[in-house]
Amino acid sequence: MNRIQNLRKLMSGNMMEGVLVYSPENRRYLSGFTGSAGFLVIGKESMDFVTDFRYMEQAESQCKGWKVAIHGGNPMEKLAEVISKAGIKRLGFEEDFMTVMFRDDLKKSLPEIKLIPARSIFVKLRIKKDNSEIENICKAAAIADEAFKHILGYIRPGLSEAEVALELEYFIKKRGSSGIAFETIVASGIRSSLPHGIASEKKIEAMEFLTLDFGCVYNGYCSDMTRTVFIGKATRKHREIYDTVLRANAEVLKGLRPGITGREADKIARDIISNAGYGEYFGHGLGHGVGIAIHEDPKLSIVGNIVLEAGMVVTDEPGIYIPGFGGVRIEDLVLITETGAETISKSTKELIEL
Ligand SMILES: [Mn+2]
Repeated sequence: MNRIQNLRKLMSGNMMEGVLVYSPENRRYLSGFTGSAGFLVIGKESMDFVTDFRYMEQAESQCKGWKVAIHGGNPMEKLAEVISKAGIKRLGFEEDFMTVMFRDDLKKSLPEIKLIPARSIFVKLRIKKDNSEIENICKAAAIADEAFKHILGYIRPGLSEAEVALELEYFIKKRGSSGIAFETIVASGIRSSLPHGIASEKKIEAMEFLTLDFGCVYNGYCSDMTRTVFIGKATRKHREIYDTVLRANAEVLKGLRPGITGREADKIARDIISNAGYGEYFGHGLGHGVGIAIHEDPKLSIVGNIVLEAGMVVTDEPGIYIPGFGGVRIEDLVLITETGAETISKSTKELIEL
């Protein structure tokens, strides 16, 4: 109920009489509903949940305090009814989620309504995690740590990246992860220079980097971690690249604290990698927030304007990617604390040679 109170405060500060929510992340955050379809209409005093027949029973049991209404296949009709009944004229909406088609329909059904972008409100609500959210994220990350240990004993030349990904996913689900937080990245050899190299049929070979980037989900909360290992004995060049990325990752961990912006955090890593001569090979941002969504605010990148605060959970994931050679990324999940930062990912970052 606290979350609804916080939302209502932000609503009134933004001249809204209500909000319409149906992105899975915001819907779950505000109502606890884990299903795949449902609309929240939150007014100054009302809390309506509109869904369809499939979710009638589930909504009744998960959404305590909500007035559940079932639409018979035409959600717009029911929504218009609920919004009018709540007396909402100035309605906040998720401009990063609602389609143009849906907005047009809404305008047609409720011509007098004034739609107000509300994305920034939901960012504010979700950006700092409470203790139960942090516990869930830590639990997801702990499963990932176990999985990393497990997969080290499984990886060998001759296996395909897809086989490694499958074993990893099987293991994390067996340990209680409800799913994968995103498509598992297993990128070996020259494919390791693809920052988002989804596991392919390529076979793992000796004398190459292997990057594993994967996430677990626990009670709806994601984890995110990347480790890069070497198959065989690393050459000086491989080690130099690895050590540069590791140094960037470690310096960011020392620098992360409340009061700095995402851009400043990004710069710590970028300066180290640039000074080592690899600046052009670090083309993505340093990190991102993690919660119900795998990518959320705050962004740790050149566009990271948000000032970090205790309770935010972010990633620290510098990388160097050299086309035709390979790449390294090392990613930790990190909790911003009152005095600095604490890593949630516990897996070793020493270069592992398999
Ligand atoms: Mn990430």
